[in-house]
Parts: sequence; C-alpha cells; structure tokens
Amino acid sequence: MKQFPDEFFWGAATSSYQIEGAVNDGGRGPSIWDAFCRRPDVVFGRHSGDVACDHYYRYRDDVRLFNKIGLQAYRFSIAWSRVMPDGMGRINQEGLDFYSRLVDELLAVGIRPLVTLFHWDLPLALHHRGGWQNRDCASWFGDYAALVAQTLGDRVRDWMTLNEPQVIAESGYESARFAPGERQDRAGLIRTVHGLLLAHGRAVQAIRAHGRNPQRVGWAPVCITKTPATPDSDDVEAARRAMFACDMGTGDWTIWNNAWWMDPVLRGRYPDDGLALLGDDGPPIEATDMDTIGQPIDFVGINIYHAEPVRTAKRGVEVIPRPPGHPQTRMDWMVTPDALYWGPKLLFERYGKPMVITENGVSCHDWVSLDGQVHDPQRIDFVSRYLVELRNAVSEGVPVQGYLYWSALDNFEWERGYGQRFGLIYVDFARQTRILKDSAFWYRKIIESNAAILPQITSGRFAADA
Ligand code: GCO
Repeated sequence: MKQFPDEFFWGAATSSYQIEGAVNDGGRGPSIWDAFCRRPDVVFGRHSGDVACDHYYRYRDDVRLFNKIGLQAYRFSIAWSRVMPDGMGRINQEGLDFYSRLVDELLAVGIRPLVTLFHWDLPLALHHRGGWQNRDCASWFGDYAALVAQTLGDRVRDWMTLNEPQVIAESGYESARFAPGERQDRAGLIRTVHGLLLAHGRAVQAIRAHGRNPQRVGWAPVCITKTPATPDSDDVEAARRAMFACDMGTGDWTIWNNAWWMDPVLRGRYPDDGLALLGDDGPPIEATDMDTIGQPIDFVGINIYHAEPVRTAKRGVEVIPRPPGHPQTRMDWMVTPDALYWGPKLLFERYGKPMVITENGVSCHDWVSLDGQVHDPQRIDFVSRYLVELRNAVSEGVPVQGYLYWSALDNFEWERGYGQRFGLIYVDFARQTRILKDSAFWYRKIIESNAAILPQITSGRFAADA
C-alpha cells in the first residue's frame, strides 16, 4: 500500500498582498502592486488588494479556521513595505509586531509557520530606485531579510526567499501583465534576473546569520513541468530535456524556464546552453556573485499547477496538444495530475535537493449554495488526483517533505482580481465573512489520515490521458 511518510506535513499557503488589505494602515508603505492597481486597464474589475481578505485585522479568526481545518503548516509572505515602508532605512515596528503576533497565533495552535520573504509586492520606493536592476536592491533585500530573521527567527524555522522569480521577471518586466508593468529589453531582463538571484543569495546569508535556532532556508520557484507523452524512455528523455533547456524548444533563450534560475542557486553557475544562446547579452556577473547566489539551501519549494506533455521528435521535442475537451480549471489551466509526479521526480534527478510542494491548487466556480454551504467536489477530485501522483513519486523515494495547498483563503488573484477562487475557505469579500468549503473538511481528513483516505489507485490521470 502506497503512503506518505509519517513526517510528511500538510498545510496551505497565501501571500501578503493577496490577503492582508490595510494597505494604508499600520505604517505600511506603498508597493508596486498598490500603484499597478490604480491603472485603469490592468486588473479585472479594477479590483485591488486595498481590502482583500482584511486579514491584517482578521488574522486571529483566520488562524482559528486554519486550525479547524487541521493545518499542520501555513505558508505566508511578509509585505516588505509593511516592515520597511521605503524598502530600506526606516523600520516600521507596527508592521513587525503584526507578523510577530501572527506567528504567535499559529504556534499557539500548533501550526508551523513557513515564511516567504518576497511574494511580488516590491516597495514602490525601491522600484523608483531602479528595482531589481539596481545591484543595491540585493543588499536592501538582504537587510530586510536580516531584520525579519532577527524579529521572527526565534520562532520561525522555515524560510523561502523569493516566490516564483520566473513570474516576477516575465510578468513584471517582460509581458507587463503584472506589476510594475514594464517591458524591458533582453539586456535589461538579464540584469533583472541577475538582480533577483543576487537578492536570493543575500537573503540566504542574512537568515543564516540572524535567524536563531537551526533555520531551513529555501525558495519557491515555479516548476515549469513537462511530462512524457508516453512512458517510452525517448519521451521521458524529451521531457527531461524540455524541462531544463533554456530555450524551451524555441531555439532562443527564454526567461520562462527552470534551469536558468535553478542552476545558479543549486549548482552555482548559469547553464551553458543559456550562456551560449545569450552570447554578449550574458548576465553582468561580478567577482563573488555566483558564490553568493549558489550558497547551499536546505530545500526547494516548488509551485506546480499543470504540465505540458512532450514527445521526442526529429527536431528535438514536440509538445502534444491536449485532446479537445480536456478538463480545465476556471483559470483555463489544463488539469494534469501527473505534473506532481514528473515535476518533483525530474527536479530531484537534476538537483538532488529535498522539496516542498509550496503551491498546488485549483480555481473553481465556487458560490454559496442554497443550503448555505460551498460545495466544491471538483477541488476535492483535483487534489485527490494530484496527490495520487505525488504519492507515486514519494513512494519511489523522491524526497518531497510537505504539501501546501494554494490557497487557504479565496483571495486577490493578481490581474484576475477576485474573479478566481482557489481557497479552501470561501470569502464573501463584501461582508468579509468566511465559509469552510466541503474541500476544507475533506482536507482535514487527508491531514488526519496522512492521506490514507486517498484511493489506492496507481494513477490520478484521466482515462482519456491514460
Ligand atoms: C502563483 C502565485 C500565487 C497565485 C497562484 C494562483 O503561483 O502565481 O504564487 O500568488 O495566486 O499561483 O495563480
């Protein structure tokens, strides 16, 4: 019988700008998302995180709900501009006190806090100073990390530096889909990427230096996952190649990849194929940069929602389109359970690091039924299927240490505003009331049984994909 190890932990995740609200309260300074949401044409319904889940004021009640679900762990992020309003220099003690109280509330009910230092809400003042392209930003990020580690490091042991650096760079500085909404040229993008990686390294150093107790430090990139169209070894090799190529099969360097980001952090150098593709546009590496970026971390958090099937082809790798009508989420993402088998498996093969699934979840058409409950059978089926596949990987010895469902609460889904609901907890944003969805009660049984209630089946994939 396949099962998860006894020490496997179960939790959920959120991020500061998506749930806190109180953007002008408690001494918080503006972030790039505050400014971005004021633009007339970028966010669905002109929504913003001004109020969001009002979590800054309702955190105690929310933690009680997390405890009611039985969460063993809770991943949240710190709003940099809430603790350092300008991103550097002056400190806002009221902001630090908020996070300190939140950690105490979690620990009081036995929930393990996992802290993300940066989940996209860059202080606006630092953006005006050049943001991640300015090498000083890495130092400012290190100072911020030191401050937070000094404040929370006696109680927090699990840290992630950056959330989804690929999205920060691609959506914020290339496609302009996200804040700050810039379109940099390739040389500018390479500088932004290098600045983010340097910032990661400086934060790791700061946490090691200032956190008390043994600190587990990692980060939470997207795991852009490719799966083999068939179990044939050629197709598995095609998936492996596609996952770690810097051109993603396009023949040209792309920011949206795994290895360009993970190799410097986990191998201490940029991948050769990416450097070759960039030629003179290569990153502005200075003397100790790669040592800073590549210092040891304890785990890799990975955010996985979906994957693309590939097979080997004459010109290398061919992406296989999903059959018409393949199940999709409300985000129009394909439901691809084996992403949670192949993603961790292929990452572990390349990097040999323990992992945590720091995000996996689904947006569904949730609403309050006439009986006053929120019935979300598709979320239960989605997570069941993905967990069956994750259990397969873990049973083969892939060291995934925990699973954090995205998200604990319905929240502000970036450019899609409140039009998407990922939460285990339904949020009525007008009245700020909460309802545990059916999936929350189901997830509680998953946690209590360490997923023993999952069907003993070998695949979570749909019959049409088998
Ligand atoms: C991400 C972010 C989250 C999103 C979630 C759903 O992975 O994009 O970390 O903030 O809200 O993934 O898109």
